[in-house]
Amino acid sequence: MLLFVSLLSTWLSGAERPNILWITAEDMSPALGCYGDSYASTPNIDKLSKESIRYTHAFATNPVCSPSRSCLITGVYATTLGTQHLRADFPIPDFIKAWPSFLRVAGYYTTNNVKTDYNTGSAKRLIEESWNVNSDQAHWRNRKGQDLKKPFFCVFNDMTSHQSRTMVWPYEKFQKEVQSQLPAKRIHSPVKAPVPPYYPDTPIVRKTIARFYDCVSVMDQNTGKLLRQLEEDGLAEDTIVFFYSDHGSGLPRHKRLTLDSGLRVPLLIRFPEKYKHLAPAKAGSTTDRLVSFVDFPPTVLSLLNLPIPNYMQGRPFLGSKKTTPRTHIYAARDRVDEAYDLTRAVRDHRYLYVRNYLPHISYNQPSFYSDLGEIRGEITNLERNKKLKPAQLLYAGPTRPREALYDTLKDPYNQNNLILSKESTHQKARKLLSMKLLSWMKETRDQGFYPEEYVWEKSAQHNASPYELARDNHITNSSPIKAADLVGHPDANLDDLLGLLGKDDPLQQYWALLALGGTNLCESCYDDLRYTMGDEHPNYIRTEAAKLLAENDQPEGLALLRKTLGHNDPDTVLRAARALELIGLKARPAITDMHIARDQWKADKSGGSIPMFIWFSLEKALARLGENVENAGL
Ligand SMILES: [Ca+2]
Repeated sequence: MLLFVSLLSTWLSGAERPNILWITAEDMSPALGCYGDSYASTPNIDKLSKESIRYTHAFATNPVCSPSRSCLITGVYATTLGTQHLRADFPIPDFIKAWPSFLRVAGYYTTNNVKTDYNTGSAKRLIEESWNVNSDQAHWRNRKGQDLKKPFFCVFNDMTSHQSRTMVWPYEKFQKEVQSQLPAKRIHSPVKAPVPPYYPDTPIVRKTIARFYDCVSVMDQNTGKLLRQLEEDGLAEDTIVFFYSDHGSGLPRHKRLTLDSGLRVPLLIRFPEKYKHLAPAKAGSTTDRLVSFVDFPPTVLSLLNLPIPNYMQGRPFLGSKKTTPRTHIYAARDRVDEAYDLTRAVRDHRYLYVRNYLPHISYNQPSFYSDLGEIRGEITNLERNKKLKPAQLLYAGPTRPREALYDTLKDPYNQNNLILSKESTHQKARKLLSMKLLSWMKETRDQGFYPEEYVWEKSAQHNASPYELARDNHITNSSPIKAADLVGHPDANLDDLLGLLGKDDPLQQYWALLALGGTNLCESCYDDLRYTMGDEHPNYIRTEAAKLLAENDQPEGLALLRKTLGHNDPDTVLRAARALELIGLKARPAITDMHIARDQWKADKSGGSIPMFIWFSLEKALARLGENVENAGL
């Protein structure tokens, strides 16, 4: 009898496995009625929230799409995989699988509709192993034959609240393709738009905020439609539903920043009656448990009682292998398109600690794609005309803090930097969080501190992915992190930085050059830079040295940048193009070279991710020099 019961329970658990439905919204902070946003009009998601557990402390690992999705599909931090830049083509090792493949092997029917954006040269493998169907037709309704008997895992990614719709497309296109789906009475009034203190209160800003919320309302309608389909098909009782977004809103100071506005996301999980024993609390309740995207893959495996591979870095927050809650979440921002950057963050329930490794570069650095949105031009122009208030300058000012500490309870907008506060609780938080962050970067073998060109070179030399290079110590970790600490360091003096240029270590030279970028150079520095620009050094070193010389009106610098534009390696050209863009009017003698390179890379059909960013950068640079460039996005 006992044996029978045991067999029966095995059979039942095999036969009655829940379906999993993932609804992923794009680019959206918790701008939803159920998260207390009274300007939002989101009745479908608000209803879902009443039937779900609502997570108040869910965070993306990266504040932009592709690194974030790279982590979501593997359960490994993008900074560990070497996929932290948007976008990049580094491979990941074969033993790291896209985790939906484990569900597929366990008998699930899996679909993705339709964005992947896994951000790796191994994307094709990840897609093939993950999905029975990956297309805009992918749907549980399109199962046939034997697949109808299988439980499903279906992902629907809704583009409606993506930055393209909320701020980049021409307004008329947004009206035609998005706003027209709302009845007139649901269209948001700019007059009533809530303007957070970090934005100037202008008609363009209000219009963009209203537009963003219109997109969210249409996304809500789409979500409602999917949930109704589940009901109509009699599947709601068999399906656990996740609703979340892939990072913060696609508006200035949200997406791309490792502040709460870029990292905090909504997360609702609905457990039907049949599976309520798997829920951490009653339907309609909230939890403040800290959860990160890196936890999502092991959590679904744990819910379905499937093994969790050792290489996954997250902590399951549901199911048979649920762990104690994490105490901190971690996040990273690196190059996005043509905008180089390196920012890391750690957050507990209360404090957010942010480390900007390039503090002399504005949060609002030029970006071709984002600058297509008129709200960006508005903020940039007001900053240039000195019309912004202090609260708006954290984002739009020319520099940003090297370190920042925010008390998110008292300061939900992360505006009051407590890093110099004498209060002991603040000092303790700073010490603990900065230590936590450093340990995390070391333990997870953060790849962000190596120039991409360096990683490609090592990858070819050892025939290994960045993940393997770091694991096998072909690249080490603490040395570039230490070197990067020099940028903006109050004790880093010019002589020490120049001394590092003479070291036979490209990583020390690289970070010393970036550190010199934030200082006032003197004539006596130029010889050291000329030495570093010599052709015995790697191109990324030579380009960074040339940029500093060009900025300081030394003609050899500009000459080398012009020459480098003609290189055939896209990463090398992108670095030179961005250098020319950032030196602004001083790039004028390079106009002809810039046109040639822009035309060449715009016509490139090699399929890599970098060529587009080269012409993005060169078009912006040329337009700033007064050249007539079509689609310059200014
Ligand atoms: Ca996104």
